[in-house]
Amino acid sequence: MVNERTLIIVKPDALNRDLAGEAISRFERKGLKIVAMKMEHLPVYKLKEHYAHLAEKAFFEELIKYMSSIPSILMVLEGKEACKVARKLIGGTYGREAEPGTLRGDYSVSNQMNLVHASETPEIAEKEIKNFFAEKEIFEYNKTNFDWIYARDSKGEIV
Ligand code: IDP
Ligand code: MG
Repeated sequence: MVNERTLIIVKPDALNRDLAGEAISRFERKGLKIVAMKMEHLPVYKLKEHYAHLAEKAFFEELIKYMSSIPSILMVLEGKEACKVARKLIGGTYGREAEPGTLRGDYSVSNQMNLVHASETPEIAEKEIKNFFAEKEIFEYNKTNFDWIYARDSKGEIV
């Protein structure tokens, strides 16, 4: 199965710091397939839903203000273990602690302004994608380089 999906948000600080292309490019070059992409000034009610698990945190209001300050770029990416792969590419939550080589590790020094969101698990991804995308905004298409991105083992499984 290579059709696991993850939601990526290229956050307002990435746009403001001219890092949107860098972020998108890293996911793309890794081999994740872009199946949806749009720019949206995220409304507060959608962000409150997206970050509902953090509603009790002291930083919640500031987080919502930051995320609703200017537009973001949203993507749905597809791939084998897409959530795990994308989380590894973005790095840990806090910029100063995130591993160098990751997006946050290379470009963020903040606990809040950490450039990119990526879904934690496939179950969470499904809910997050529904919050921001209509199914008709998500594309199904064949990429001609598929056989150079994944191999197959002797049983025909994608490896
Ligand atoms: P994640 O984005 O790495 O999954 P979460 O714990 O789910 O991290 O937090 C969501 C977002 O909330 C973070 O990406 C960051 O922007 C913000 N955030 C998390 N912890 C803090 C904090 O201690 N202070 C300020 N903002 C925070
Ligand atoms: Mg999270």
